[in-house]
Amino acid sequence: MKNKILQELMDQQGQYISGEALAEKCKVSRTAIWKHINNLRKLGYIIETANKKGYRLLENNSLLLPAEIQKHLTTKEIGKNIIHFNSIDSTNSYAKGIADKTPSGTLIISEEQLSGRGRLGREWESPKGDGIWMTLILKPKFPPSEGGKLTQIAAASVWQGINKVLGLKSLIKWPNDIVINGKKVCGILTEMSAELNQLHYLIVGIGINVNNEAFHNTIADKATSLFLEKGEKINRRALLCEILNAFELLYDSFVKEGTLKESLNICRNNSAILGKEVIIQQGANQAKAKAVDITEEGLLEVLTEEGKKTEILTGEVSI
Ligand code: BT5
Repeated sequence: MKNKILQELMDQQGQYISGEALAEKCKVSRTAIWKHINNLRKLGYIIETANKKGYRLLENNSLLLPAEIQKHLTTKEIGKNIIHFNSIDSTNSYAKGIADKTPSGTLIISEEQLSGRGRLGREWESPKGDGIWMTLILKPKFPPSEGGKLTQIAAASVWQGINKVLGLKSLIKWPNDIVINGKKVCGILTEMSAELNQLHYLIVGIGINVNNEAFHNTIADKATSLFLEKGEKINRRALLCEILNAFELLYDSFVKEGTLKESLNICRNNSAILGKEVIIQQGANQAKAKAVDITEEGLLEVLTEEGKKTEILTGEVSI
């Protein structure tokens, strides 16, 4: 019911609708309307009331509310179902808990994360209202071996969003970072649930520092935000919608054609590491190599110091 009322309010495009008209359209009492309006307000929607005129919904640019995002999406699957939190431990952890009973394309988004996670249980700093902290639940009919490729699709769509909305050229640092001026502005964490030959679901977590003005001491020298790089505050909603729209196009072509081609083009042409000497850390092992290419499988091809070409599945790459 609350969604029906929200839809009716949105259809008025900022004009008032009387309580009576709303009650009639939604086939509930005026008292019920009043209760649902109060619940919507608690979720962050700004709804004005005026004597004799009724209710009207104002735009809320400060929160990433589902209805505001969906107005600007051109997608068929991605973001058709959005769950928004003011605060949560981790959008990836929450997504895992509901993935089995949620449609593919569901987006979890939170204004802050209290225990945001990076790879290998590392912390991800996610302060309130400053960033885009989100997770997509996807259920493609792939074997589990394909799962890691989603990180490249996510990286390519974030790159496109930043490029289109801000006109900033970021670089993609394989496997899961977006950097600007050598500092990390976005990290991606892809997780999955699968049996040997059957993928149940994929969880693609994306964290983007958008309007952060500063970072914790421990990461201050290696993290940056779009605000710090661009020198002006960024509309998070516009950026988010652009990324989701781009994601669906890249994801769709991957699902339908089975190739990563378009995403790889973006990842290769805007790579922070290809053609460079890098240090690769895998567990306790560290090795120098030259980053040569990203393969069709989304792996990093390197030339070792011994002159051998080899492919890397994952790891920590530094320049
Ligand atoms: C990542 O891990 O880069 C993946 C980050 C994924 C975060 C998203 S937010 C939404 C979703 N829900 C979650 O709980 N997570 C996902 P990794 O490559 O392991 O990098 C982690 C390292 O980045 C940390 O050890 C810090 O050094 C650094 N770091 C932490 N917070 C950062 C931030 N906000 N910006 C830049 N660097 C950060």
